Amino acid sequence: MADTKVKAASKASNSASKAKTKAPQTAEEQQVATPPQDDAAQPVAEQAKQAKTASSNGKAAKKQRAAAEPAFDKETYMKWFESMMLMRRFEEKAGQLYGQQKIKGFCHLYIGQEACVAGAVSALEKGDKFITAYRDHAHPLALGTSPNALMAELFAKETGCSKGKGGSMHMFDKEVGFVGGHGIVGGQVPLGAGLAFAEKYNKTGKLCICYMGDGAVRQGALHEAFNMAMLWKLPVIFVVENNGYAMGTSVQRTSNVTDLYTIGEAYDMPSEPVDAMQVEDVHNAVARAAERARAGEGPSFLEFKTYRYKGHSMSDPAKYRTKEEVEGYRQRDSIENVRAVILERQYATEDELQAIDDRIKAAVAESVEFAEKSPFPPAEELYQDVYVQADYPFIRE
Ligand SMILES: Cc1ncc(C[n+]2csc(CCOP(=O)(O)OP(=O)(O)O)c2C)c(N)n1
Ligand SMILES: [Mg+2]
Repeated sequence: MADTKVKAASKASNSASKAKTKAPQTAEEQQVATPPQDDAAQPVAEQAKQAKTASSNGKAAKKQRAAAEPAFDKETYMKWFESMMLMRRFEEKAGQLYGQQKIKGFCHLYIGQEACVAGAVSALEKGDKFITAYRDHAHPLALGTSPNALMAELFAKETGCSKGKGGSMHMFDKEVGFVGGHGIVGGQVPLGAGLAFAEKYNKTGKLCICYMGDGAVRQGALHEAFNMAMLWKLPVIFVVENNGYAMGTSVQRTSNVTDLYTIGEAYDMPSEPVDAMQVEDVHNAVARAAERARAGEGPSFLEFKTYRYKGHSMSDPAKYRTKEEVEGYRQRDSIENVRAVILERQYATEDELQAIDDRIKAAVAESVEFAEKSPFPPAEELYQDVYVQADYPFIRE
């Protein structure tokens, strides 16, 4: 095993709400809505137990943190607060609009997982690449894509960041280093390795952070990508956002190995679990991995132990988990953790935080107006952006 292998002790458990939504329509929605019988039985008790532990672990961790020296400054905490509030308010609004059928197709919300992105953005540099699956609204928001362009994309309007042709699952914004938005589970893993290859080839000093869900680690392509990334020491940070479920199926039902970070060890890849309800922990782990990547030491694999408060997609009634389980995680909410530190250290007052929240809500409201007023793409757009341009591959001069 590599010397740099990190084996942290944290064993934050994972698991998941009740979304009242319309009846399932597509095959994916039906699969979510009707989990196999034993799905409802076995994991629920287990997950509730885990959520309870998670909640008490959270209290202990908070105490410990309060006793520790402040590791991050006011500016960082205020940025985290603002960035995570924007993700949450934007998605709360997207959820409402989906209910009103203003937004159509699929829509997977990130609510609960915000720290996974905020902590990584603060630890990385401009020019680093971000790639993820279809739960992809938060990443570009945190990187600086305007809420207008993201909301317009959700509305399938031509002013959207993917010209209205991608929708919720295919956000894309090259300017901020966000390389999608991918609907094929695990498909972005080899793409992430490829992006890192390009950075290395072009000697940019930049890296790629490649997010995936716990369901994606069972894809064969992950193992091929891990092997090549290690062999070529590519500057890539692989992240599994272990939110406990792939659609309605718990990790416990699909994997003998539930500490997913250990999968990286088979490749001698420095791998560690991270309590991703704590944005500080996310930042620190990503910063360590980035340092290795920029030093030419190659990839890392981080297991972000996190949780989605909402169902898999907007059509998921989430019957496979209990209210208690969801509540256990809400008690450890990453935004509330940051708010508590800000107030405790008097970085801002309640009123000042409320003013930030009001400003964010106004920006989100404006994005809805922008999206509503924007036109749909013209029919000719169907034939645009179908093939890449002739000078592919892009990494050559
Ligand atoms: C190759 C492939 N198989 C199946 C699906 C259907 N599908 C969509 S999302 C999903 C679950 C993935 O869960 P996970 O990777 O844990 O991500 P999360 O939704 O929890 O963020 C599945 C099976 C797909 N999109 N692609
Ligand atoms: Mg998952």
